[in-house]
Amino acid sequence: MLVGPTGVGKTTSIAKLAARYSFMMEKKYKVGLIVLDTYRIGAVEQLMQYARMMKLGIETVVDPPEFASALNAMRYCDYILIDTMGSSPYDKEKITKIYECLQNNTTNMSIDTVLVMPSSIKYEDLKATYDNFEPLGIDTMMFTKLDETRGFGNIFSLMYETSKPISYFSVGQEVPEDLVVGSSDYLIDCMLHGFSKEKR
Ligand SMILES: Nc1nc2c(ncn2[C@@H]2O[C@H](COP(=O)(O)OP(=O)(O)O)[C@@H](O)[C@H]2O)c(=O)[nH]1
Ligand SMILES: [Mg+2]
Repeated sequence: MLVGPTGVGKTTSIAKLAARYSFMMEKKYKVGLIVLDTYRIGAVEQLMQYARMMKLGIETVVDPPEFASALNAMRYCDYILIDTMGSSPYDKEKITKIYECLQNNTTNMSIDTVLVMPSSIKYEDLKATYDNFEPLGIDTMMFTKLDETRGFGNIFSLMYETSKPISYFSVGQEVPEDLVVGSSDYLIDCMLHGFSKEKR
């Protein structure tokens, strides 16, 4: 499940991950998509297009109690990718809705929560975002928009402060290619030699 502020690249990243697992790896996994649209803002449209293109099943959850049935409907999948509507890190109510969905997970599936944040914001804002989403139980962090900054100390500092691993980096807008699996080598390379989509 990808959570995080609005406009950071969650939906784009879900599409990249869906492509990665369903046809870019040696083994082709069955991938399903779920969108939490608990504010009925039509968040589903953007992902629906990707789902159509990649021929993937998609479920929308409007009320938190529907979450378990959406998960059960995707039981045949190897990977279920869950998109959430963005919320300002200070909008406690929207974060609570996501929390309620997690609470309504009566299945035996455990959800991996990935906090998605842009690398182009300063450390203080990253930390405030982290603190506000932390009640959801953050398993890993994902940083997006590495192509939009030239400094990576903020990412390093947050990782050091929180001891949470980084699962992925998003390095551009192109779906599916602009996704890099998180590694300390890649981050250190960016810090020492500057950003590059490929590791030198
Ligand atoms: N430059 C750049 N733009 C990105 C990246 N990831 C996403 N975007 C763009 O950011 C905008 C918002 O992305 P979206 O996935 O809708 O964000 P969401 O609100 O978190 O779901 C879109 O225009 C994306 O193309 C990235 O790594 N680099
Ligand atoms: Mg979105």
